[in-house]
Amino acid sequence: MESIPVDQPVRAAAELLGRARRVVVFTGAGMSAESGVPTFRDALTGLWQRYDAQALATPEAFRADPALVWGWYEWRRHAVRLARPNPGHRAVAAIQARVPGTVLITQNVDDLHERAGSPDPLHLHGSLFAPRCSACAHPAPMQDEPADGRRVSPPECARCAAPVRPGVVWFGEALPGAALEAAVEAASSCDLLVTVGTSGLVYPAAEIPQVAARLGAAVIQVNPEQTPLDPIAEVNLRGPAATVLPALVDAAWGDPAG
Ligand code: BV8
Ligand code: ZN
Repeated sequence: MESIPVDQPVRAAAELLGRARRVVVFTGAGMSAESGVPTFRDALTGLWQRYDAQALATPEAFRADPALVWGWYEWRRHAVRLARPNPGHRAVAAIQARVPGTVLITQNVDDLHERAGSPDPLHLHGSLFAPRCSACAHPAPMQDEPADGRRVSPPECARCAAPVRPGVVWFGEALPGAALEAAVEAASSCDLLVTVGTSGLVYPAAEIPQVAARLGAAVIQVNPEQTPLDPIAEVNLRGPAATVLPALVDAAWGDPAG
């Protein structure tokens, strides 16, 4: 298999990756963009096109119109089930296989990292596959989601009959304590953090790369665009994750992971 042409920044990043001992990989919506999962920046479509994702992803929106918000999450879950991990997801799994103890931290609520072979990513913002009761938090079974985006009344909790909600973290809600603690711990003790496909604007998740840099770790950023993380990155790889990450793994260890 001929190796992927390597430009200077990828070579520099490969140097860092090749000698790293404690690695953190931190991902955002851009990681799944090439799998067809819209990022949070992408305008919403269909029934939700006149809404802003950040406004819909709130307890207030769910209280105001449960069927609209539940329908949105069921539609997103359907889209993710149709999606496939991309070569970028597989390259992340390859890094975890190559560097024991690598911690994967994601803001994404899809399961594409797991489907690419990444063991237990830390989901800071929850998952589309963990519905629970909005009152007693009792886990709820998943239903057959509608293909066409439409309003869907949330099912009732089997225990207290309150509406079931998606197992994600909404704006204004606290992150899962254990995942956040483990993420901060990993960022505080890593010697390399690779941040992929995040705009670095949503807190406290966006603190993670900052913590790593503040405590002396090298930071590699993979993003086709500039972000507030540029200044802390030792190497900025300006390209799409599904191309850049396999090139990075190939340059570091000579076997393209894609
Ligand atoms: C909380 C789950 C308090 C739901 C999500 C400090 C300062 C300012 C504001 C705040 C602050 N602290 C808290 C806040 C408020 C708020 C916040 O950060 N607001 C921002 C917008 C200003 N934070 C919160 O509300 C948090 N909770 O603070 O609670 C509290 C504390 C204790 C007790 C009670 C309460 C909760 C935040 C979590 C919200 N939930 N998701 C759902 O998915 O529906 S956030 C959601 O949006 C995602 O999970 C993700 O985190 C974020 C989107 O960001 P990205 O992933 O970075 O994606 P984005 O679309 O922005 O960018 C994509 C990037 O990829 C781009 O840069 C693009 O260039 C790049 N890209 C595109 N294609 C590719 C690519 N890169 C590589 N390859 C490609 N092919
Ligand atoms: Zn309940």
